[in-house]
Amino acid sequence: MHSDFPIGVAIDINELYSNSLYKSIAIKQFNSVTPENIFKAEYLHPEPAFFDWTDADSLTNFCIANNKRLHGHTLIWHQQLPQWILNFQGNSSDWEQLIKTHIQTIVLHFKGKVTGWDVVNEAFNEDGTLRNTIWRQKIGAGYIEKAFIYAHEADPNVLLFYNDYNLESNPNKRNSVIGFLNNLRNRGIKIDGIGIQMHINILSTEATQVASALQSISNNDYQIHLSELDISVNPLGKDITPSQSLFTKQANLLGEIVLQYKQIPARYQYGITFWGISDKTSWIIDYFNREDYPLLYDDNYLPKPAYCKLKETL
Ligand code: 9MR
Repeated sequence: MHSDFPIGVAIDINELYSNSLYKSIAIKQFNSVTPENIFKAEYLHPEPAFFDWTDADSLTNFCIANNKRLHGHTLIWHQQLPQWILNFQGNSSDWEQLIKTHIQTIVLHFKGKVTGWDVVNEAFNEDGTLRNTIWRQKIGAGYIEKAFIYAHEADPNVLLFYNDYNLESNPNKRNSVIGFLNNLRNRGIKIDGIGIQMHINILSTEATQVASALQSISNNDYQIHLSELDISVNPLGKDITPSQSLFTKQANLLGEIVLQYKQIPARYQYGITFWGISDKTSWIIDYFNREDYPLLYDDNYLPKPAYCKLKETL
């Protein structure tokens, strides 16, 4: 797919290993890769003194062999943590040491191979306050700036992102995030961009909201990654029939969003990443236990109207 900025996909490593159709679409249609799960703490850092690079290295080699940009997801999150972290006993400086070792071992391992990292993921509540995660409880609100500082020390060239959801639809949350990050920047901490996850849907998402988000974030001089895009056609979890009209709505919303993204200055366009290839393996189906069709390819890996719209809009 030709575009002026990277078009990425979240890769499920098991599909990549076992499904040749999946692999060929990943190679042919996308030029940036985000690991959907295997760079998270529970996979990479299962024991205090042991990092498991097996799957991560094979995905990295896949990216090198096929000339894909690799985006790291994610260093500090409150989910998908290994038991040893959940059970860790220590004072705040022990916890700081824990995140320092965690972040720097991982960032160093991928130095020169990963272009950008989601350093901190989902640290804010919907009302704009800081989420009371395990990290905040153990280290205090300063864990966020420390995470950025540690990542930067390990690789001064890698791009550093804050990543969260509903930043397009909730201006309160977005403004809190921007204000918080600006404050860190004013104190000399390097933050390059913001990931707007974009788990959106055809009922409540308006392209104009997305336009405001793109504008306010780029006006504050952050690169923007639409980092986990999928478009639910059944957000209310009803009994639905997948129809042409639903897929056309989905395609049109995607088209409008891509048009908006094309309008921001090129230096802010880190890229648009889809959170999977086929509807069949989208996280939405399992997580919400509902029928849905949020991605570019159907259950048989055939391109949907959204795919055609993307291609014609880019
Ligand atoms: O897609 C991921 C799914 O396979 C995992 O089970 C889930 C665990 O919470 O995480 C999903 O990815 C999430 C991403 O890492 C952060 N933003 C929300 C995504 C969807 O839940």
